[in-house]
Amino acid sequence: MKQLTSTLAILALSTSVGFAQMNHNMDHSNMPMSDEQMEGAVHTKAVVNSIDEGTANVSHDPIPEIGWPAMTMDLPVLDNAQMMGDVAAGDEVTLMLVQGEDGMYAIGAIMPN
Ligand SMILES: [Cu+2]
Repeated sequence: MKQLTSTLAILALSTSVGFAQMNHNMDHSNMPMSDEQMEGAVHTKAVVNSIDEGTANVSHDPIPEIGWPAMTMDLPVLDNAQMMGDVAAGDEVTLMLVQGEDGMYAIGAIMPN
């Protein structure tokens, strides 16, 4: 019984770590965000439905770190957001969201998958 319990604990742990550190190979080294923003950054996979100056409409996966379910929504794009390649409507991407001064999440980086 003890062995079963610890196996379950390890399973639960590895699952939550998998969520918290979503696998992505984004280069964070040249990002202009503050340390505070980078520490609070979250990542999710998404489809870009539309994108233009300052706003993107995306359908993103759940983001358990901040309690967001999967949604289709408009998100602001930071002025200094990092576009890591050409991004066009219909693309599957990894989004990095950071909190602006108002505490609202905005897109800090978009990386095509
Ligand atoms: Cu990233």
